[in-house]
Formats: sequence, structure tokens, C-alpha cells
Amino acid sequence: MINDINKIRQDFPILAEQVYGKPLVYLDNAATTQKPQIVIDTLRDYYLHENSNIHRGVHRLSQIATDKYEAARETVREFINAKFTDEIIFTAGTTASMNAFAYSFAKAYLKPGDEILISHMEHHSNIVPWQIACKDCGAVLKVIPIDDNGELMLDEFEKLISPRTKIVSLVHVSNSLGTVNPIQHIIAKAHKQNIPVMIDAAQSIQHLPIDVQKLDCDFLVFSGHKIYGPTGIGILYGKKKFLDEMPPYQGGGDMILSVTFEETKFNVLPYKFEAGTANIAGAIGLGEAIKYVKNIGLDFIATAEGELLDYATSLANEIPEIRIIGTAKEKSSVLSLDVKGIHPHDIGSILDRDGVAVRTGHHCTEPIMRRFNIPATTRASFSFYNTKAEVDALFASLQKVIKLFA
Ligand code: 7TS
Repeated sequence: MINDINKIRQDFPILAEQVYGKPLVYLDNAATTQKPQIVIDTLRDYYLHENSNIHRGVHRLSQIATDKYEAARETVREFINAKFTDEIIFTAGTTASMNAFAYSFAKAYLKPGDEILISHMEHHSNIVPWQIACKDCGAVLKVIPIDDNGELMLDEFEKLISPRTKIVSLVHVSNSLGTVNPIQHIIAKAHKQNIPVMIDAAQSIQHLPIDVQKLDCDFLVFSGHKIYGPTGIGILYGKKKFLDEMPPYQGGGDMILSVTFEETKFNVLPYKFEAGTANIAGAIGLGEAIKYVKNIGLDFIATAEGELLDYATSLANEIPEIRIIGTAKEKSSVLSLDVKGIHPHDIGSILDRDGVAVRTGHHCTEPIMRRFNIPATTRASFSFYNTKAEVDALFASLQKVIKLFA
């Protein structure tokens, strides 16, 4: 489909904002994406006309809310091509999904001495929940190293995977490096030894087509707010055969079939994992965001964002003071920079005054910063709604910073 960038930008009212009297240049899309009008309207309309609790009421509004919530689940199922709708669990986001998953998987399957295999480029939310689980069940965390380009060392992966490995839990696209990992290859290798694989798709779901049946991944997580949907909503996908065996992470309303003081019978999937009143508006908003993304088209998104990343990379390469952190062959939408002698927080503050929003820090990936021997990076992350003029604004501002500190 043909997309007009000006028309697309009109879908996102916030992009017309000014900061400090300058046009907003929003290049912090890996942290969170902006929301199109249709998502904002959906949330507003829900609270104006439909707000009600789900699954419990026989009244009209409750029926509408329930239908829309369950329709959103089906929209997510279709988007990632899960086999069954009840394999889609609504959570509060990637972090919530990861914690629920690590807890529940460990309870179901991990014993002392078992190994969990992650990589050196994981977000803290795919490290810390496993460390907590390891403390509880006596399992051991193993880490696939990365090379100087920020690519997984696949030969080391093959050495690390063993009969003791019970799960491979891996990020699809690194939020700090932009590396796109060869997950298809890794899933195939792991499955040869009957090891299930969890994919952290927080930074890929909004950029790359994902078909969980084709990939054959066993679990997958992502956040609504990174794919143009609301905050406070996310997805845990899992194959039914595992989810049926795994215990719930939380107890309470909606996740039960019957309760006595002696015994509780848990509900069926997906409700077993959705205790308490859900983020109903968030789920419905996420469904709308996914429809919006489908309408823009993932092919268009890949082309537009690829052009922006290539253009920004070529500008960065022209500046001798700049080193790009993360130079993998396959990258998506993230440009992390180390500028010689200047702390990223100083860079971020000066860029901010020019209206340029980037993220500076360790991006919740401290092991990556240690691997590259830096405290932090300055990270620009692109969306299809960004323009080359905005990339120019970023680099004009960066040049100013470099001059100032020279
Ligand atoms: N996994 C990856 C790869 C991420 O990039 C993030 C968030 C998470 C997990 C956690 O997602 P959440 O929605 O639960 O917070 N990454 C970032 C970032 O790069 N800047 O801010 C949040």
C-alpha cells in the first residue's frame, strides 16, 4: 500500500507538539511509541459509552465490554498467527509477562541443576525474573556471549546448549544495539534437543512480521505501548500444551472455576493466568493499535524504518567523534551512539533543548554497557512516522554538542 508520510503524521496528534518553542523530534520510540488518534478515540469512547467489568455481568454494558475485550484477544491471535485464541494471555506488559512466565515455568519444570539459557544482550526483564526463579528452584543461568558487533556468538550457543538446558529465553531485537537475532535458527537448534524457546518480542513486534507457528517458538511476550497501543497492557503467548501444565502466577477473581476453603479449581486458559480485573480498555486499545499497524502495513514499516536507520547510520559514520554501539548485519530501528569524551546525559539534555527526544542511559541492559566498556549510550530509535528531516535535526544538534565540548 502507498503511504503518505504527512498523512501518517496527522494520525499522531502529539507529533505536532512543540517543546521549548521548537518542533518535537520524537526519536525515543524504543522506549514507547506515540498513539494514533484511533487508539486515543477508542479509549475515550470505551470510557464514555462502554465502561463495565467483563465476564461477570449479564447486563448490556458488561456484554459489550466482554465482547470487545475478547475480540481484541482474537486480533492479537491473528496478528501473531497463534493456533488458538486461548493461547493469548493479557498481562500488564512485557515485564509482567516475563515475570509470570519465569515463575510459572520454573514451578512446572525446573529442578536443581537445570539450566536456563539467555544471552548477553537481554533486557533486565529477561534476566532478573530468571535470577529470582533460580534462587527458588536451584536452576542455573547461562549466558550466550556476543561479539564486538553486538551479534550472538552462535558457536558458543551450540556449546552452551545441553541436556541440562530446560529453556532458551532470548530477545528478538536488542533495544540497546538494534541487533536482530536469528531466532528461527536458534529455535530449530533448541527443538532438536526438545528444549522450548521463549522470545522477547518487545522490540520486534512493531517492526517485523511475526508468525509464531512458522517460527515455532513456544512462548512470546510483548508490550502494547511499543506497538502504538496503550501502556499497562501486554501479551504472554504460549503453546497450549505448556500453558495447560503450568500453574497460575497469581490467584484471585476470574482465574477460578470453584473455590472452597479446602480447595480451588483453576479456570481454563487463558483465564487461569488473568487474575483480577484486567486492563479492559488497554486490551481493546491494543486491538485497535494492531489493526492500525496492519493497515499501515509491515512491509511499508520495514522499508520506511530501514531507510531512516541507513540514513542515520551514514551520518553517524561521517563524524569521527562518534562510535556506533551495535553494528550487526541485521539491525532494526535502533542507533546507539558513544560520543568521545561526552557523557550521554549531557548529550540528552542539550538535544532536549533543541526539541530532540532521545534516550540516554543503560536502557535496562547493564551487561551490554559493561561488555562495550561504556556507562551508557545515546540512543535514537525510529518509527515509520519519523522523517529524514528529523534525522538531520538529531545530527545538527549532536554536532552542536560536539563543538560545545571540544
Ligand atoms: N524487553 C525489551 C527488549 C525491551 O526493550 C523492554 C523495554 C522490555 C523488555 C520491557 O518492556 P516493558 O514494556 O515491560 O517496560 N525497553 C525499554 C527501552 O529500551 N527504553 O525504555 C523501555
